[in-house]
Amino acid sequence: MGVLKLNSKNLSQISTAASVPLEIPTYQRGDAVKEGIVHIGVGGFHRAHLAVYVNQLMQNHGVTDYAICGVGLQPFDVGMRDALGSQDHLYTIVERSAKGSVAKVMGSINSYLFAPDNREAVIAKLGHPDTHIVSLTITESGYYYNENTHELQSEDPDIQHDLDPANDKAPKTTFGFLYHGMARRREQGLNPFTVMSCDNMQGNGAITRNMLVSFARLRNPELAEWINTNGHFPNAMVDRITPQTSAADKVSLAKDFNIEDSWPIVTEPFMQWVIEDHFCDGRPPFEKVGVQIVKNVKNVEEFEKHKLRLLNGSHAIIAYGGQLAGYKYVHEVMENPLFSKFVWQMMQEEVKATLPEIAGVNIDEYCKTLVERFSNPPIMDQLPRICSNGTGKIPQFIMPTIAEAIWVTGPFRRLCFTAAAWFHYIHGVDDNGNKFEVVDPMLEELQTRARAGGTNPMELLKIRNLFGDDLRNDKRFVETMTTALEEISRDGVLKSLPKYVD
Ligand code: CS2
Repeated sequence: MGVLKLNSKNLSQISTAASVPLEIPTYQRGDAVKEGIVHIGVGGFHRAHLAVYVNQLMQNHGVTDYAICGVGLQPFDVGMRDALGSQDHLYTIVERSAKGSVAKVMGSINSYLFAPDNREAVIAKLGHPDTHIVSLTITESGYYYNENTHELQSEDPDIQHDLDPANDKAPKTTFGFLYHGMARRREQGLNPFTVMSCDNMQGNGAITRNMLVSFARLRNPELAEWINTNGHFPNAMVDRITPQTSAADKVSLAKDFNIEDSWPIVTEPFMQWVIEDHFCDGRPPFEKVGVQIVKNVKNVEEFEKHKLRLLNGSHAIIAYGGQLAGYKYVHEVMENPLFSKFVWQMMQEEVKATLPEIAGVNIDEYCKTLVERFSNPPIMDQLPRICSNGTGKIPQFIMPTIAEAIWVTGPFRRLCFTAAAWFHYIHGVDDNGNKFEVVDPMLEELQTRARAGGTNPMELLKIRNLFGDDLRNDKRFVETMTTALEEISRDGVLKSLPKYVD
């Protein structure tokens, strides 16, 4: 049997031809189901996370009202439109670990709208009575959130564009679309949809509410009040390490499972989602598929803190330190005992003390699981993926931990070393003099400041949007950062690490 192109017609043949068990959707799709979820920002993470939970609900629990309509707002989403469009929106997910690979075909994405093709179709979909939840994975920069003032970056040209009534038919940003979608619902006497952020940000639901209501206030204060009073924006902690799909992943899918898929996903077996039970227009029974639904917002905040500070914080040193040391993949970095010890000691001796206790969660076990997950070689998690967009990461995953450590709990020098590794990474040259690409929405400003500052971190720390004022005024912090930057610039990361490892 040759390789079969993934599509509805070939599905059963794909399943019977597989030499190892392969799960395929056996539920109805297309017009037979309702699309209760509209998801903006269909990338690898969404397809490895929310879409997997929804697939399980449809496959094993008879859910038919919450299929997903994917939406792409950005020009680069054209690739996803074409890939999914060519295969009836089916795709394969391969879970890899040392134990082997398990492949499953997902059918929960039922259709896809590419906004540049037809913006009205997206607004109409948001306003449709069958839409109950609008979920988001739009990355930190998609929120136009000022970390320092906690306000909407209303002066941003894209936000300005969407605020101009002349552009009502052609919004660009998520908030432009959500605003018009909400307006349609109100006109029809419907409830607002729940806006469910699945982005990796502390307080993602609260930020989403704040940004959307702020946007709406600048257009129509009355609608803003309606959204604020009636809308629900659950906070959530989301977790699954999902590398970018590589050409080799497609080749091995064809070889191992006889499937030709334009854009499969390779990920780890682990997945977790803790979400606040706060939905204004109904929700599927997520708890049936292992989602932790919690009543108390404080609990979600605690879970988020654990995850962002331990997982994403550790990822930061692995990625920036590892890239500077010349590595390509996360597991390779973890194979170097200097790095794996550093990661462990940073978690245990610096981060842990800043974390709240959560009933039923053993932080040491959580840290051990993280080390195993980081060391999972078959997923081939690329450092550049994690390095990208550091302005959305370091200020969230490292700086608040430093602030708490320095003023409340104790040691913080490894955290500073991590931040310093990012500052040095901005130059785009590794410790052996090889150049690499730096991807960041603030690239120009960062590089100008990094060059002007040299081993003095102050130039970068002066970016108030990212770093605020408090840390910059703390002498111990600035001294520790300066030492780390000097060491990395002079000796490179690998030679500096022994000073930070006991
Ligand atoms: C990574 C995350 O890009 C990053 O910063 O740390 O994408 C990470 O893989 C996920 O948060 C895991 O849930």
